[in-house]
Amino acid sequence: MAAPVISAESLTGARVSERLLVSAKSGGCASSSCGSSTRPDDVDLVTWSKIKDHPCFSEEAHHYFARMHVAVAPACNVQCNYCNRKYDCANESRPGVVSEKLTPDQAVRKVIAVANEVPQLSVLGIAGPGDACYDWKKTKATFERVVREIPDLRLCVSTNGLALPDHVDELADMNVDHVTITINMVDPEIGAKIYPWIFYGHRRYYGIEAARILHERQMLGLEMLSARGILTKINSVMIPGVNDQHLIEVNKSVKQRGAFLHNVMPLISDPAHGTHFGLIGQRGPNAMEMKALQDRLEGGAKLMRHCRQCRADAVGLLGEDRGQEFMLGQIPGELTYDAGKREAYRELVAEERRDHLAARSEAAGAVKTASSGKSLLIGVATKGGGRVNEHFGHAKEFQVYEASTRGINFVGHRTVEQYCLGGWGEKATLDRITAALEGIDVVLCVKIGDRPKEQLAAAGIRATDAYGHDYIETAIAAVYAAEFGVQALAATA
Ligand code: CLF
Ligand code: SF4
Repeated sequence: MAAPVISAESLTGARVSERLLVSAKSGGCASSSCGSSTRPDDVDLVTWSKIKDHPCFSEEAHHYFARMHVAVAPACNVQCNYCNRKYDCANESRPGVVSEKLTPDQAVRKVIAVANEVPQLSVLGIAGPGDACYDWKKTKATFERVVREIPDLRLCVSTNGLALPDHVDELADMNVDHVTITINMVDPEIGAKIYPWIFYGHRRYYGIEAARILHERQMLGLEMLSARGILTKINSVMIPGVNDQHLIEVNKSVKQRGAFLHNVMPLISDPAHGTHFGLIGQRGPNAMEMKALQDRLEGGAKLMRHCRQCRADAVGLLGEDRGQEFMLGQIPGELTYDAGKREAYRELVAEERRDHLAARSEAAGAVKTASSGKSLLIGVATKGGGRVNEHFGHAKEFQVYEASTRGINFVGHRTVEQYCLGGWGEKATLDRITAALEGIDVVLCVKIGDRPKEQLAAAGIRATDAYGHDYIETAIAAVYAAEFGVQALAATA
């Protein structure tokens, strides 16, 4: 198989790699491997045990842990105007290339192959390409077979919610403790603009009647999950002029019913996709519109801001997709699960994240103390591990943080084309990257050439490689100090 073994260096830096070797040789358990010493103050112990290694349910965990999706559930019982079933389900994925659909047995083989090669793997999700609860037999069979092979893998389901109430008890019995429901409205009149029809109880419903049934089933499913202590995330697709203002109401409703997280995602719409919204020219929101809505939602249901709208066959850390390395044709017919790499990696992460959390807290405190109402938006080139550790020219996304009176907070990401290919980059690519970074004040990376640095500066974006391999928050606190003339923190590289 072509899949490279992930090196600890690529993720976190050489210093931590040495620790991994020591840890693996000693076979010992890091003092904080249970995760208790890294628990944030605002999360109780039971919840923390569920989210500490889930890259979507914990922003902090997404620096260290990976998810994979298996595309076993192609059938769907709802028609969304942003989907035409030729592409992955837009509930949890980016419209793009059609997935390789798998049977449950093929899915088990793929999960073992990924677990043997990707030590960060912690979660198996089923997110389509149709609906995981409507195509229930395949979802259930896949989960049952996978947990027999890899019992510690967390199970995660994404659904439009229509069939969800029928399966909540089975989800609880299978220890599925993370469920995502896509809820785009709580008002059927708005719902009718998003869903032309649903298929429910052996018949098809249209318009407002369809949206009303869908709404009632979504609310019922959410309440049932909350009553059983299953963590729920609500995904909402932001559709300007259709439901953008209404999502404030959605946020309130789902919070009342116990939702753990609310994830507002931008509509992805393109005439080439052939969807209804694509064909009528319905636009999606731009990055600043997204941020403005998310800022208005602060104080309601807790927001997820690090979603990457990944495909129904995505594999890897959230900012990367290694799915193409694990196509069925590349996976051996017979495979045995080897727990070694995942176990060693977990030991490494337990120690690293304890250091990182201490650094985060110190950096956030320094910014809060120093802040005089000024804020900075900072784009960070990183390949994981919570550090500034990617070259500007190699970055395919920049993680965006805001430093302000509220401390240092992850507020989103900007996807870009890779600038440097084979040692040099195209001017047109640099123009598009510069446009994608609109509104960002400072870019942090491990290395940047003069040409991109000058072009960014001309657009009002200051780029620096002075904080390479530092923790992201420590670097941001130092930049904040330099910008506003306050005392900097010590580096953590
Ligand atoms: Fe997959 Fe979704 Fe589970 Fe995560 S994705 S089923 S909760 S394991 Fe995550 Fe991807 Fe965003 Fe989904 S980044 S689209 S929120
Ligand atoms: Fe498409 Fe998913 Fe909507 Fe079904 S629920 S129509 S697969 S976006």
